[in-house]
Amino acid sequence: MLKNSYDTGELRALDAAHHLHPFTDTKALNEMGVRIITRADGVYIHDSNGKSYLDGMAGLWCMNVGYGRREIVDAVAAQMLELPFYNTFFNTTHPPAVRLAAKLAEVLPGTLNHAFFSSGGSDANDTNIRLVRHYWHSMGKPTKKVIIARKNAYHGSTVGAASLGGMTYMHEQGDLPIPNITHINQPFWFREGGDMTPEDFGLARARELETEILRLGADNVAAFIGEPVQGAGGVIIPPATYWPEIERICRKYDILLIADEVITGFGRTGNWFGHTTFGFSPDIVTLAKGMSSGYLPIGAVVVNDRVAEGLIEKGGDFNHGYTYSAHPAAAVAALENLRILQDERIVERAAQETGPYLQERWRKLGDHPIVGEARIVGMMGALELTPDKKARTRFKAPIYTYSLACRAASIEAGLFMRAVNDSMIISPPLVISKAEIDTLIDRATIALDAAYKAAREAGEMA
Ligand code: PXG
Repeated sequence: MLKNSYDTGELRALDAAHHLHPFTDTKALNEMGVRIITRADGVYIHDSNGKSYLDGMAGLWCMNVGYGRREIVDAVAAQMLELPFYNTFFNTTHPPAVRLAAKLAEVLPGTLNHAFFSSGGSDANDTNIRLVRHYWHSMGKPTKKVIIARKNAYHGSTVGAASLGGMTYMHEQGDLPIPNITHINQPFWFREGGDMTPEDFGLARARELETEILRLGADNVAAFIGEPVQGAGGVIIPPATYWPEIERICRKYDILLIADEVITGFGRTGNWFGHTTFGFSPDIVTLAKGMSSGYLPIGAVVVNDRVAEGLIEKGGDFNHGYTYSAHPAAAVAALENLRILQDERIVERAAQETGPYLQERWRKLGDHPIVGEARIVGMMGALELTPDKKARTRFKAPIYTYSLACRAASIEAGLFMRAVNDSMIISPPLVISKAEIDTLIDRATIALDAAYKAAREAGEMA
């Protein structure tokens, strides 16, 4: 194939004329000209002008096994010839659905043994809203309806999932949240911890859950949902005290605990699942992204034996489902992805070999003058940009001024990093090598230097 066989100008014009992008100011994008990614291999993506970038975001937090896995493509092609689609309604199943449900039960800890399939994370979280309310209704507690979530959480973009999320700029569009969802504060020590130690702050933020349960009345609360590590919110790694305390409070008041593992699942935090890393046992997990490494869209809600027993023994019909629940081709992509993760010991190697190397090099970026905190768990990390490391202050310029400058310089240097508020975030494919980590760090350093230069020229820093 020719290295650059695409007409960038033509594709840009057609995109501007016909394509509405997600989370995008389309007018601004069209003026700037969209970037067109045409192919990818390993940890690299390539654009229509022939420029290559190290993909520091694993696509969109999903490409765990790396690009260009022929095994997945071959498995999907074979499945599509055999049975490209059939549904799982009306007393029917198919082999990929069965095998994937069983495989998820095998790789998930504890009694998380029962899967309900979706096409992604948002619709899986919508399933959660209906499933937990249906569960409590079936258990004779129909008043248990409220789901407590957190500010600055991201659980997806459908009406239900965006309501669970704590992004106010999303709530402002479309009259969200829907009723019976409330939000408590997040465990974001760097920006909100004040003078507290991270440990005390973690406990204090967890105890806001208890305050909220008491305010609502435990008889009215169905569940608490949280990402083990907030991803889209800026890789917010909670203090070690946070999750065990959340779990204790959920148990005390008989509130179901939902871990949204859409980003943290399948090796991202150094274990197969984020809740293992943070030492708690959810009743329900939400899965997507790394479940198929993004090769095809698929997600799931997996519930433990206790919840399943209530649903199965007492629930009767669950009046809910998607045409593409357990789509056979997507299920096979997930199965082959999980086989690769297991056979190549990708999660274990990332946890023991490449992860520690990335963590060491990432934390050293904390010495850079513009970085106030370099935090990382497993292979997801953030750099907090600040003009004053000690006081952890904000810049005078609006949020995003220097992070977007940093992001632009990063892309110019050949690294895809994301900017979230004033932090830079990475979540590379789990197969990234040590040499590729060196490249990532070199390019991130160039980007930080550019942001620092911009901040100094603006008189924000010495
Ligand atoms: N839960 C979590 C924790 C997520 O990160 C979803 C649910 C929704 O999944 P779907 O497959 O419906 O997108 C996500 C998705 C970002 C960004 O800006 C993050 C996501 C999606 C889009 C953008 O970091 N995460």
